[in-house]
Parts: sequence; C-alpha cells; structure tokens
Amino acid sequence: MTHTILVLNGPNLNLLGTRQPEIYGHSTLADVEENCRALGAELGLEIECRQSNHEGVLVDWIQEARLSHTGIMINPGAYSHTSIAILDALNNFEGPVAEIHISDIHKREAFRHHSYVSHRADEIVIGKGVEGYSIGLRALHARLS
Ligand code: CA2
Repeated sequence: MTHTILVLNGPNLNLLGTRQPEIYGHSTLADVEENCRALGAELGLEIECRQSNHEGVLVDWIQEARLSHTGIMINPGAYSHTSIAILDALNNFEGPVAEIHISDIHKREAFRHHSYVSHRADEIVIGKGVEGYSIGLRALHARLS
C-alpha cells in the first residue's frame, strides 16, 4: 500500500526565503516542497504539498484528507497559537500527524510558546530549520511502516 502524505503550510510560509532569514533561513517554500517530494520518493511515500494563508481553507483540506491521505505533516504558522478549529479538524483525522516549526517557538515571544496543534500531533519537530520537514516525514514513515 502506498501511503499518501499531505504536507500543509499555513499563513506567511509562502514568504519563506524572502525575508527574516536569521529566523527562517534561506530556503524558499518551493525548495522545502521539492525536498519533501524527493524524500517521499526515496521512502516510497506519495507527497502532496499545499499552502494557504486562510484558516478555513486549511480546515477544509484537513477534513478532505480523511478520505485521501494516510498522514498529515503541518506547519500551521501563527494558527498554531490561535486555532482550535485546526485542532478540531486534526482530531477528526485518523492517521498520524506531524507538527513542524522551523524556528524554536519556545525561545521566542511568550505568545508563541503554546501550540493548540501540539495537543493532537503525534510528532513535533521544533527549531530544526527546514530540515525539520525531513525529520517529520521520516517520523511519519516510521509510524506508517
Ligand atoms: O517557526 C515556524 O515554523 C512558525 O510556525 C512560523 C510562523 C510563526 O508565526 C510561528 O510562530 C512559528 C510564521 C511564518 C512566517 O514565515 C515567514 C517567512 C519569511 C518571511 C516572513 C514570514
């Protein structure tokens, strides 16, 4: 059985590589997504990457993934710290969920220290830069194998 992983990036992550490189590095979102696809091919996973700046769109995609994907890797961006709606949607997804944060949210402003998504995530990768996406993908692969 081929496992299909939905890789979701939330608000402002489309700006990766264009500003604040001291926090988020120099890779663009296209680089990150390409790396995920390459690693997915190596691991035998089918990868689908999407990004949205809109909470409801992310909720819709998570709901739809119940029928089409076996795992979700998500960097919810700032919605991590505010969105019970995204948490509720993930709670209705049966497969493993990996939460990724490029920066170390625990070493930043206090309002970034709590993540609602962490209440559901099976794997949490924080502060490893964009390498965190590879770590998260490998962790999902291990859980699905
Ligand atoms: O560290 C992470 O991955 C975050 O999820 C990134 C979010 C932030 O709100 C979270 O607290 C932590 C923000 C993403 C914004 O990304 C940008 C990248 C380059 C330029 C501007 C924004």
